[in-house]
Amino acid sequence: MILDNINHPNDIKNLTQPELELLLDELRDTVVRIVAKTGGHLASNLGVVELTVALHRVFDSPADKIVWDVGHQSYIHKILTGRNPRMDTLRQYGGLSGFTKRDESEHDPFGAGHSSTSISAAVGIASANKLDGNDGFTIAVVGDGAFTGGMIYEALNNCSDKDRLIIILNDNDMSISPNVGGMSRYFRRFRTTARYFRFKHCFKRIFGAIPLIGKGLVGIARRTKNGFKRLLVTENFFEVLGLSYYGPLDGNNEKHLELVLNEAKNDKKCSVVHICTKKGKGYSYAEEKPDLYHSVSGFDIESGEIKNGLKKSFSDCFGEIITEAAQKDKDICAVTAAMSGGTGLESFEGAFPERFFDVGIAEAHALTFSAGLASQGKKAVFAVYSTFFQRAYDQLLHDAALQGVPVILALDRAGFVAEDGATHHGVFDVAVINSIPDTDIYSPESFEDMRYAFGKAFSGSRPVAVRYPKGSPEEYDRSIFKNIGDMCFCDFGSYPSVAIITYGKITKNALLAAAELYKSGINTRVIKLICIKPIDFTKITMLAGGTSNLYILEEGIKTGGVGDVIASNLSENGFLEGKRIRIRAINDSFISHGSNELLYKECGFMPEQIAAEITELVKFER
Ligand SMILES: Cc1ncc(C[n+]2csc(CCOP(=O)(O)OP(=O)(O)O)c2C)c(N)n1
Repeated sequence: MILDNINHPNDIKNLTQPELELLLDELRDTVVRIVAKTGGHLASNLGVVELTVALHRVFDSPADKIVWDVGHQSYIHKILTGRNPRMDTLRQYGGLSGFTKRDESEHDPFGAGHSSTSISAAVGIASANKLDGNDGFTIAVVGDGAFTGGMIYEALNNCSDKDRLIIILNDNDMSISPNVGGMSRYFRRFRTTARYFRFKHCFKRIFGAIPLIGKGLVGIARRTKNGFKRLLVTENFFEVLGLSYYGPLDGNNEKHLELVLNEAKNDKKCSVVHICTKKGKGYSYAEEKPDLYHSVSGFDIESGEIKNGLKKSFSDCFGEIITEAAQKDKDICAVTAAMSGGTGLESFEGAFPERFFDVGIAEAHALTFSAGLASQGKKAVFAVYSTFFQRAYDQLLHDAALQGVPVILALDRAGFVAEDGATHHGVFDVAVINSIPDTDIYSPESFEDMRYAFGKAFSGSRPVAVRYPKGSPEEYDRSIFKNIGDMCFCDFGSYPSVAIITYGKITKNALLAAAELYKSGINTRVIKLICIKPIDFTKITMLAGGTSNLYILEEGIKTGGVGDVIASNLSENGFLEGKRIRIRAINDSFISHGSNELLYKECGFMPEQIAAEITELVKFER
């Protein structure tokens, strides 16, 4: 295999044309083989095989810096930059990340996971280069989906005076699902007008007539470049901003890409190279259904069958709840930032298209847009992954809470999300929202709790976040709980000496630990919170009053979390005198990727670890 001899991008620079063709095939096969096993982003990677090869042939990484937006399409880049031998570890604990990561390789100058950051980072890198007298190039690769995110425009507005900065607009007409909005329609015009085809034809004629790619061809392209551009559109958005524009061109044609990238390299201005690629290219199932194969949990290569959990998920349940509620209440609206499928909104979208709003990958806008709806009496539900909600902190604070408008947040993927890793874990939302006055948080861990929480949210008069985990509820007998409104509890033995307070998916581990402790003679009361803000301290003091040890278990960042809030409140009120308290949460660190079980282990969240810690805690009194 050609790939066996590729350890550095320099190794592909001198390949012959037939060798290059082989390499492209091998790269596609490798990505399909790896992702089928490890899960991950498939379609986006298949679309950028030619682009990645062309980038590494034209530029000199790591001296030239390639910044991948989101980083989900960087698998080919990883393979070509010395990480091929470790590709089998992709997304596994201790293995390669599914995104670009700075400490993984010198070829990843900037890490990502969240969308639309690449141009800002690239402008910063290019500016630093200029200050240092470094003549390296900076290249941002950004999809048309990511182009719906506001930071892109803030960055574009800031790069007209930058040279040696190249922006590749990788336009496949898809975000995760088909792309939305005015900018997307604008790009579509480029691809579909007769002018584009004339350009393509013209391009073909020139390349067809000249057998060898060489200096002469580059010269021709340079001389005719302005002519190409004028053929395309009368007024080009990027040119209006003071940037050079190249394209659109076939981004799955490696030869053409090299030619135009060399052109952009010689340009004295910051340039935008607009390429059109086919998402999923080369694997028929992914080509046909790029949305389905955007991110997969593993699949059978022959049949294309994706390994999906068959159990009903929290996202499914949310979809049911909001669709049922909307049938009765015409004010209910659903808002998504390009995540309709992932958040379970597809049935709502089908049933109430006029009340469904996909605003693109624009979480900050989505929140203020929802606040606008809510200010006019609509019940706006913004369904968003916990991690992406982080983008909209000030919008929740300033545009919803401070305005007193009852926006509802459906925060999906709360807690660890396993293989997607540090950029995607939903472990900050509680601490973030805890700092915002007049805003409530519910953290259901069962469908029943979820219905209860949304019932409260729909009838409330201030912002409410309902946060719930990825996947399905843990299986265990919930009838052991005695419910007292926003919280419930159960005892393992009489006169418990320890109260474990917890919430969310990790509740099951608290119960398993309590069962283990009971066997070793330590009686425990487990208190499960459903509403975690505001916390009902009257009930907490009543339920935990008889115990001399308090243990708070939280699948979230410790600082500013529920444990922090409970500890400071109880201590200020003198409740903790003579008691011991321990908070087991994520202690001021980013947690990487891997199975949730391994991540739980790393954080001390496994039942046996909890039981051992509690045994240690109660030692004094025994
Ligand atoms: C802030 C944020 N919101 C949502 C996502 C989820 N997400 C990952 S990739 C993607 C679509 C990106 O589309 P595009 O940039 O066109 O890249 P493509 O996959 O089509 O190549 C989305 C919405 C994210 N990564 N970051």
